[in-house]
Amino acid sequence: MTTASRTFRIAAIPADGVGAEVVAAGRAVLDALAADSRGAFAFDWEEFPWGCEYYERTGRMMDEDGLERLRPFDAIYFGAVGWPNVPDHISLWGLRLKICQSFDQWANIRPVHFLPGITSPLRKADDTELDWVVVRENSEGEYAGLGGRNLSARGHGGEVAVQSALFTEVGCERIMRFAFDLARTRTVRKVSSVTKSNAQQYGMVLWDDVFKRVAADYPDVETESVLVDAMSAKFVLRPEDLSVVVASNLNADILSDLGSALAGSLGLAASANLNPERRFPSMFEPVHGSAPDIAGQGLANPIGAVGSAALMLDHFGLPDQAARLNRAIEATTAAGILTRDVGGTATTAEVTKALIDALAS
Ligand code: GGG
Repeated sequence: MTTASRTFRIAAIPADGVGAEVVAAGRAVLDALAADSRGAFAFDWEEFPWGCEYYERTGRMMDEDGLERLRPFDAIYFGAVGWPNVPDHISLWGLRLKICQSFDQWANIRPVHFLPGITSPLRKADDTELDWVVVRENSEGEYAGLGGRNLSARGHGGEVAVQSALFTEVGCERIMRFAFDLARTRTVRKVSSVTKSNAQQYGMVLWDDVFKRVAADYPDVETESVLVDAMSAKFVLRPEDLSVVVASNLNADILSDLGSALAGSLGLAASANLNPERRFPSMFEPVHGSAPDIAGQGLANPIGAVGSAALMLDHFGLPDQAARLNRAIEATTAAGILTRDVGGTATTAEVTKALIDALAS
C-alpha cells in the first residue's frame, strides 16, 4: 500500500434527499482524481448520518457533540438539507446554518458559470461572455437568527414576531474586502454592491457606508452600488456588466439562485462556505436543496456538487486539480451528457462516469 504525501480528511454530510446521491457522485470523482495522482494526495472520508431522518430518530439534526467532531477535519463536504417531515427552519438551523455560524464561515462564494452544451434562458448567453461570482455575507444580515415570537396569549390571530437583520461594521468590512480581493484576481476588476438602503435606512445605509470606505482602498477596482430590485433586473438584462457581486445573506441567497437558473439550472451551481482565517473547517456544497420530488431516483444533477469539490481543491491549495475537475465538467456538458434538469436523459451515475472518464482524457 502506498501512502499519499498529503491526505485531506473530509467530513461528508450528505443529509437529505438528493444530497446522498450528489455527495456520493462527488466523492467518486474526487477519489478517481486522487487515485490518478500517483500518491501526491488522497482523501480520507468520514461520513456523518445527520439530517431529517436522523432528527426523526433522535430529535436532533446532528449529534450534541457534532461540532466538536467536525472541527478537526480539513473540510466538510455537504449535500442538502430539508425534508417534509421536519419544519424547514428546524432542519436549516439545526444543521447547515448551525455549522456555518459556529465555524464562522462568513464568506459564501457562489460562482455563476455558463457551461458549454447547456441552454441558458438568456438569449444573450449565445454570443456574450458571461461569468460572475456572487459573494454572500454568510454570518449575519437577515439570517442572524435574532428575534422572537410573543403575545400568543392574545389568542388566535394576536401573536407577533420580530426578525431582526444584523449589520456590523466588522461583518460588512470583511466580506467587502474579500469581494475586492477576489475582483483583483479576475479579468474584469469590478465589484457590484447590492443594497436596499432607500428602504432599510439603518442596516443597509451602514452597508453602503462601509462599501464606500473599503472601495477607497481599491482604486484599481471599478465599483457600483445597485438596489437589490434593480440588480435582479440587471442579472437578466445586463449580465455582461457583472464580475463580483457582493450582497447580504438574504439578497445573495436569492440572487445566486437567479444566477444559477440563468446559467441553466440550480443543479449546476457550486458553492463554498469559507472561514477565510482557517480557524475552522470550511464547507463545500451544491447550491441546490434536497429536491424531494426527484430524490432517490438517480435523476439528480451531480455537477453542482462536483463543482463544489473543485472549490474545495482550490481551498486545499490544489488549483491545477481544481482546474482539471472544471475541465472535466465542461467536457461532459459539451458532449451532451446531461441530466433531465438541463434537457438531457442521463442519470446521475452516467454523468458521474462521464466526469471520471473525462478526467482520464
Ligand atoms: N445545499 C444547500 C442547501 O441544502 N440549501 C438549503 C437551504 O434552504 N439553504 C438556505 C441557505 O442557503 O441559507
